[in-house]
Amino acid sequence: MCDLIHYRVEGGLALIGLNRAPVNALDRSLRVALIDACERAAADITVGAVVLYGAQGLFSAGADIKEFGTEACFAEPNLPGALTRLSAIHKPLVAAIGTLALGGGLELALACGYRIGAPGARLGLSEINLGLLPGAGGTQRLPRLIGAESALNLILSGEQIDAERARMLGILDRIAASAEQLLDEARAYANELIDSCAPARPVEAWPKPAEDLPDDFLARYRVEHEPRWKSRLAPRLVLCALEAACLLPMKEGLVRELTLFKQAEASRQSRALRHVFLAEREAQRTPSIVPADALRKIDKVAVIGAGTLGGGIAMSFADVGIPVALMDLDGRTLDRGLRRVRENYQLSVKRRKLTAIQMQQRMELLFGTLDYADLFDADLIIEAVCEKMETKQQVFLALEKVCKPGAILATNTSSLDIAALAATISRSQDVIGLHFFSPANVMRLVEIVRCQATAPDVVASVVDIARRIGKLPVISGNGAGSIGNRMLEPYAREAHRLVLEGATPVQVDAVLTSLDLNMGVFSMLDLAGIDVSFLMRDANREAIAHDQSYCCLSEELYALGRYGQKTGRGFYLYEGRNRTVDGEIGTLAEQLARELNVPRRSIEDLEIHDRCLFMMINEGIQLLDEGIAQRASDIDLVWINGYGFPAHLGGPMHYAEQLGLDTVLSRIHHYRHALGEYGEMWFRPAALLERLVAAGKTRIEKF
Ligand code: T1G
Repeated sequence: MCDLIHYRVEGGLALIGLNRAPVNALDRSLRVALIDACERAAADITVGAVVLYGAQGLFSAGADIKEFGTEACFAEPNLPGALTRLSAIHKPLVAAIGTLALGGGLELALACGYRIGAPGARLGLSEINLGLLPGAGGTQRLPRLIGAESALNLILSGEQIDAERARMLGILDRIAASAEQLLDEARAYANELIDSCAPARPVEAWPKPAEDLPDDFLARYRVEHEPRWKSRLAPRLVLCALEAACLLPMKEGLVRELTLFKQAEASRQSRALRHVFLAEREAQRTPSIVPADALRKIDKVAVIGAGTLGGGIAMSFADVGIPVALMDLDGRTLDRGLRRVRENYQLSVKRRKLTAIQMQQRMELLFGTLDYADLFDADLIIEAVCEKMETKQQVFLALEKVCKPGAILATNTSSLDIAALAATISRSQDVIGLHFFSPANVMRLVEIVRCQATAPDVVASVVDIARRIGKLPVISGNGAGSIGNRMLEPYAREAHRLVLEGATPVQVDAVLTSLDLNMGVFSMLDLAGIDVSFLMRDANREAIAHDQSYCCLSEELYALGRYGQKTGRGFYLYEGRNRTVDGEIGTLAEQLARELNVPRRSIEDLEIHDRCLFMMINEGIQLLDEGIAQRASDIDLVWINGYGFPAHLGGPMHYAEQLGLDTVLSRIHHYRHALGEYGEMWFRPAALLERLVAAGKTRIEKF
């Protein structure tokens, strides 16, 4: 037997261990070995039952994601076929689930008649996160086991559930006393089954789930949930598969499921989500980083600035048990900041996301102070004061006097030159950018901005701490706006210019949300604050001085004190979070267009799509060429996790690759000519884009 499978027969039991590191992904080689082992046990008259387990503790993370899009994915024996052969074995198969059974891994367990799990096991059909649906029987076997509604919710959420919930649902028959005792208890369970002459109990024999459902259940489910699915394909295919489970015999249901699965696997959306999955793993691989034992210890953190962002950052650390000092020079701001943190936690308790004890524990980790001296023993200090260079320099000068040697000094700036800030003090090797996104205790993304002077162990230590607080760290070089905000500038510039030329904020935002972006650019600017984007522009005035029309609408709103949601008026009018059209924006745009001699005309949706997205994409390719971003997939992660770009489009770089780099380039050239002087000013293709297209390249990579 090959080393992918551990096989031994002891006391009438065949013990079959999956052994394909790191996660027993069920690629073709493991599928072949698994079937061989199970059918060998089936044929062995000395074997009364079979126990399947993960040789390294982890049961299986499912189908091999790297096989998707290749022939190997459906090569015989494909996974659904393999599991049907297993479920046909006339001996009890017991699945012993150690740490994890996800996707095809859980489907493998469902193809067994019996399941026992370790107390810490996590189970789930997570295919939806990859734009897929369970394709190896999950949509047919799970509903028969736990009922259609529970199965539907589990498959559509893609969530991982714990062992206790899995037992309550009926997925697990038993939970072992401990992970260490799992295999022994699985063997005992198998022996009980032999002693009681228990049948194989394949789920196939269980009744169709439809019996307990009102006839119009699935139809009503679709109506209720479809709006939230936006243009996502996979949830709709899941519903079709569940319909088959309710209406068709198992054999036909499996055929229907495989057809739907192939449709999902071939879809652009799934390709995009698989790209995102691998991109997240790739982002974890940061070259030239120091070994784990050379990381700087971070057990105590301080946050300077008790505003909304500062409070959210502090919560991110308290949430994982790290003590945090929240400091502000103004007593009322500090009180307000601490109160806002407490209110946020109270809301989580009210929503049962947190217990009152957990809230108390977190609040006890938070310590408010008005005195820099109290930060003497902090390992990491994050400055989150207003976006003004002078203010931030004063903070760093004060920190230099009190912070211990080796403490990491981070700035949360979203637009300023961090090297210039670091040059204010004598320990620039300890200075780094740690750019959180609001609300910082919720948003997953952290841009880690390293400067030439930043010490490698500082970069490695903040990447590590970002992961410890559950964030997705993406490394960026130092430049105005790093990755995300730098690309936001041309995106917002074009949106503004289009309104000047005749479009409306509603039209522009509708084009962007029709792509499933969480929100349009004008709604986003109103949420983030017209004053915040004004300060960012202010920090780089010389770069935009040659264009009078540059975001002039926002400049006007700023001058009128209309900062968006926080002032009840910006590009839209706001009653609380309720947004309505502000007719005055059109008048303002006409007036500014007249003053700036900008001709007005009706604007097509395609032009809005192209100008906003292609200028943002062009900037992304430019900053990749400059080395600000290490890889195109990092840029995708920034926009998906920081700016609400839909993951099922794969991020702006992947989206450009799907559209075709030659198409993106030719459209940029088109507008360069069509928009006259303005086009000449801004629609300059990135050199890397031109090189890639000239070389016939279809992927965005350094070249
Ligand atoms: N296939 C191939 N490689 C995988 C993999 C998989 N399913 N899961 C993980 N890896 C690799 C990953 O790329 C990384 O590799 C290493 O394992 C460690 O992963 C027919 C269609 C399991 C919870 O959705 O959620 O079954 O970067 O860094 O944080 O119905 O990985 O080191 O080279 O993420 O501890 C459904 C996906 C597949 C599970 C571990 N399965 N994986 O997290 O480590 S579709 C999933 C995860 C399917 C069937 C269908 C996580 C994890 P490298 P890691 P981790």
